[in-house]
Amino acid sequence: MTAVIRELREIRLPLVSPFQTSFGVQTSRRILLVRAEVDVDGVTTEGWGECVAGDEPTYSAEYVDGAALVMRTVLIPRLADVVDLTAADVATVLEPVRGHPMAKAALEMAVLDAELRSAGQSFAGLLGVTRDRIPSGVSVGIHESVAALERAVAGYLEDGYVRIKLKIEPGWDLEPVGAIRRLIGPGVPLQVDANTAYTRDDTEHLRRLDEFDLLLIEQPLPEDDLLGHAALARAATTPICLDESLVSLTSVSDAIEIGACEVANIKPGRVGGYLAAVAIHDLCRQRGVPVWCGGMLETGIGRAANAALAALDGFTMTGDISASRRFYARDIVTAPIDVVDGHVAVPVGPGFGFELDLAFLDEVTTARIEV
Ligand code: SMG
Ligand code: MG
Repeated sequence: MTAVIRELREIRLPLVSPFQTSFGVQTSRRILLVRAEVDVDGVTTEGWGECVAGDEPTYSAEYVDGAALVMRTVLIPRLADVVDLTAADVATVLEPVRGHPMAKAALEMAVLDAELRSAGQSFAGLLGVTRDRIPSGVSVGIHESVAALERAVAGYLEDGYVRIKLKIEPGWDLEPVGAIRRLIGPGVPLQVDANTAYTRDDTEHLRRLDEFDLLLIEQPLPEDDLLGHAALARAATTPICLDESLVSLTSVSDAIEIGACEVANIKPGRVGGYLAAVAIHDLCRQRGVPVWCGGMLETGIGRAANAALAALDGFTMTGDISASRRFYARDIVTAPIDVVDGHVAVPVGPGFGFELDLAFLDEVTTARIEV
């Protein structure tokens, strides 16, 4: 069996409403997709991967144009040199290239999807998960007013989401979080995400979030400030969760060891792929650190993959895997991810378990490179 990367495709999808975080506001997404093919005894099967890099390097250093360039000029040529390439080889082959985890993850994902489809196996089957659905949480952006935020959260609760995450930043924290806790009552799980917007000087201020009975505070400090997170974890009663800081197995292990990571947000794109994400899950489970699956505004491709990953036993907390329509009026897959009774079904079809809506995919394609 051998796998090859055949195509890079860029699509553009408008968001149903603006999504504002501490690093900016998004109204649409450019999304880079990868198509791979595997050949087994003369039978060709294709698979797709989704790159979670954003339009601009604001969440992390990666961004769509950079990811496309590094794939085309550096990563894909290295993969093309390998005889009998399999998904399990991709990370090792690309390891000498520094950084670019989201680009690497998308390539591995496309190969893995093709490989699994060719074998008639699902990703959930490969992982050996037993859950057939996972609880669904929603991430709610910064709004222009507390009243607007309250309306948005009320709508999401009506949609059935079982956990709310609020984006916060200096000037948008205690007041909106307090208002939402009052709105939803003590029983609904609530957490916040600062996307690195605070500094160590904000420790006393962040401790005031303790009164709102939050599940966790996600990535309050800069991604390289592990000691700051450890100090904050000692000062606050609300558990500290890391997102941006966790870029590899070693970084996760170290963060746990120094007390900087009481909960881990696992995002396959941020750590270089789904296989690395599984290894990080295993490590966290061993160390007794609860994990949940983050989201990067994925289409039905990444959303399906995340739903299977999040069915692993160590994912004991609700993740940011919402319905496709939370972000997109129309998804590029034929069966958009849906939330039923507050849960998302674990896909059981071959590969990552999605089927592309090829006509719509072509409609939203803005660039295409055959490799
Ligand atoms: O996909 O539901 C989603 C988005 C969840 O808030 C979310 N993601 O830092 O966790 C995070 C953000 C990053 C997204 S902006 C690129
Ligand atoms: Mg986050």
